[in-house]
Amino acid sequence: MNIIKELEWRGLVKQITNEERLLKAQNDGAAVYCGFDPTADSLHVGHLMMIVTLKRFDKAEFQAIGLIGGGTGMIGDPSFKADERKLQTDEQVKFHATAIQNQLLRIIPDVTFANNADWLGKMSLIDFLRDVGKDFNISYLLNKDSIATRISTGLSVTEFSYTMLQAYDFYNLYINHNCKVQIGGSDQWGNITSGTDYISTRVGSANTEAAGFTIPLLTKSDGQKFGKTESGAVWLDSNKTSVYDFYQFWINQDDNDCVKMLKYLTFLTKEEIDELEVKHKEAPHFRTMQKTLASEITKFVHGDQELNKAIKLTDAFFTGNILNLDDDLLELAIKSIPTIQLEKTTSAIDAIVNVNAASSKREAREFIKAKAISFNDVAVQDENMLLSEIKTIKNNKIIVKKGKKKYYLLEIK
Ligand code: 485
Repeated sequence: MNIIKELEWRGLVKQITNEERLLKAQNDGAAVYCGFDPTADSLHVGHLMMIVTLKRFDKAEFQAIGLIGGGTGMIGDPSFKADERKLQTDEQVKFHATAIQNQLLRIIPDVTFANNADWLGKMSLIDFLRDVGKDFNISYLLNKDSIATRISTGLSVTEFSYTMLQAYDFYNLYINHNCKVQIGGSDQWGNITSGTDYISTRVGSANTEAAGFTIPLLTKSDGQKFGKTESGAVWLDSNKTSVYDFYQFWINQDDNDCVKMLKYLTFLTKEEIDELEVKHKEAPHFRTMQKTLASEITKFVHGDQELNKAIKLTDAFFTGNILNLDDDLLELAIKSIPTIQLEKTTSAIDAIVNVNAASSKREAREFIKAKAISFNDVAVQDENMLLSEIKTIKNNKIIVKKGKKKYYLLEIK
């Protein structure tokens, strides 16, 4: 399989420095790397594009290397960032680096890891200025978009030098690990070409086999930024974004974005995606594309078992059968519903308004009359009943259900 053709039909080619070298690297079974800076204790769905792409290279007979930026994370990449960033402490960087490496290891166990703290941390300033800085012309650096866009707003020498560290990484992996290709998101083009140019200077332009490749940014048809929800970033760590919420994030994608996301983020073939598109057009309300997208990605990130739980939970919310769930799933369900704390002396009608199941007492009364509201699956009949009179579940909790599938959660103080 020709890696460029595979990436092309998926719409994943933004820029390539040199197609011939990329294909030669594939033929030779050379290594490819993608770097991740430890800026948080988890990666998020924005990183997923590159994780999946790295896996694609791995499947296409490259040796995949995940580089953890234990050294570069001490500096901070200025590429297309509006402002200079606050330095992280040594402890923060180490903690984040371990967390991210463990996460990647779980999702793509076949990759080899490297940490640039191992070489950047040992390099002396004099060596850096002699061996790296000497090969970078100031005007060359100032011409990079990723740097130029920051000149007027301010850029320290620290962040200005970042691209040379990333260039040295590529050179180091090229020399010591037969790594011929660096890949990244389109914002990394400047840093990646710093690397290919530096390698070319060091080994001679006639000899270099280094190539760089970037993928496009994932944009949504409604113009909103991909990967952000009202509650913030969608994380790959299930303690930060529950597997249910993660699954729902994909289920809720717009029809217009699904084909693109299936191509970018799953390993389904062109035929399989074409077929899904046809099926979807026949019966859009089944949301076949969203369900496939959500299943494929949740399986890739969290595994089969967690995916099954997310599907069961989704079904339970849809059919209104939460209280019949097994204990661990019920726990998960409870975690997924926004909670409000109330005193046990609160009346049923006040609780209904407080939890936002009704906009006024008058509306709450109508709902009660229509038997449309239940507390732990028992229809509320008396508006003056106190919360203390209701049989709670799971440590003083009451699941409030309105109609067939609208849920709220009360916790009695
Ligand atoms: O040798 C390297 C050292 C560090 C890096 C890459 C190579 C990290 C890189 N400078 C960076 O900042 N990457 C971002 C990150 O770590 O969050 C994102 C990119 C995105 C995609 C993703 O990493 O913004 O385009 O490449 C994997």
